Amino acid sequence: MAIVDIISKLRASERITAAEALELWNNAPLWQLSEVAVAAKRRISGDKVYYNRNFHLEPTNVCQFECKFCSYRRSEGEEGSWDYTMEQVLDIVRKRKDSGATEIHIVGGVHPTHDLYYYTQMIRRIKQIMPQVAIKAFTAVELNYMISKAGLTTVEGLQLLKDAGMESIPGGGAEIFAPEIRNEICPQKGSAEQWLALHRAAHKLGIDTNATMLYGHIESIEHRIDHLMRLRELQDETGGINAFIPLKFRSANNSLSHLGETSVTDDLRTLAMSRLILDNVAHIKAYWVMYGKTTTELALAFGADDIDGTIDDSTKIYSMAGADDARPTMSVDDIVRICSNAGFRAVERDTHYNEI
Ligand code: V47
Ligand code: SF4
Repeated sequence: MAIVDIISKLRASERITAAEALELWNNAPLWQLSEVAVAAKRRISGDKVYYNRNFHLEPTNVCQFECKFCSYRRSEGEEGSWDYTMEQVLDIVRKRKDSGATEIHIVGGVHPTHDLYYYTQMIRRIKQIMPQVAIKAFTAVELNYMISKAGLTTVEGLQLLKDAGMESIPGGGAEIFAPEIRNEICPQKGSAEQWLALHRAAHKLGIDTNATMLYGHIESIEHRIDHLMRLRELQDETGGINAFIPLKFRSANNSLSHLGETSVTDDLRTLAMSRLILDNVAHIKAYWVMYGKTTTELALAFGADDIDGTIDDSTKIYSMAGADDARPTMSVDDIVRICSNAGFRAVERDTHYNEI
């Protein structure tokens, strides 16, 4: 189909096929993707761009997997590794108790000995310190590992975590679903089907989740489209995905450093195409820690309607992989300014996208 006809379909809010997506991705001018993606965003969230007050908790970077793109993981005892005690974790929370944060995002390495019961206890003790805070915790990969190690079914494991206070699951671990890429960049992580099954089970238990895609390494545009199509299918089935976050591969200090990084125009096309393909996912997040603040402003002209949160210098995943901001922190004033510079209105949300 000609580009002009695909654009007409999008203007009429019709769903596009994988072949149509490929045609647009490869050949549509950037300005046109911007226009249709922002129109699609405006149909969902008008002139709003969402943010929240959050911080990250990364209890350990000790990980027994060795994903090739990862700059963050260390082996036990290796220089640069950390593995906080429960008290150290709780101290981090105590220090931010009065910060106004409404969400704590907890992720870390796939640790060989910390188990499901350790993490349910961690969530319970955090909630004693900050009872109102929403816990968004653990990638599907960490969850699959801790739940199967405990000898439980996915539903049983998720139910225990939910009972402890886990309200939501972040989008990590999805990487690229196609097996030929997944087996190359993160062979230990489990299959796409396992990632999708964990999210499907969470949705059925009323735990909402995010979804991500790690792009800009050895995958092709066809792989990115396949990834987005699989997410669209899951969302048709369950409706449980809150937000999609395209994650740009950052190349410092990992085994794929030789690949370099994608261009800003590739980032913007990827955002716009995500908005257009995922017609059933309400929110597309431009994760400012990964893009840097300048590109985040631009991202809002390509269909993103969320820029994550204040973060408050609490994540190391991206700074260790070469992101511009070594100590990622953004004030609410910065967020409001970025949104209004791009012609939108910043709106504070909670984890479930209720406006505050
Ligand atoms: O799965 C690791 C990615 C993810 C690199 O749900 C890298 O709101 C780029 O999922 N370059 C974990 N990416 C982080 C994550 C996330 C981030 C922000 C918001 C949310 C959310 C989720 O980080 C991993 C992997 O895809 N990652 N190393 C790297 N060198
Ligand atoms: Fe471990 Fe996650 Fe890094 Fe993979 S991306 S090596 S699972 S910390």
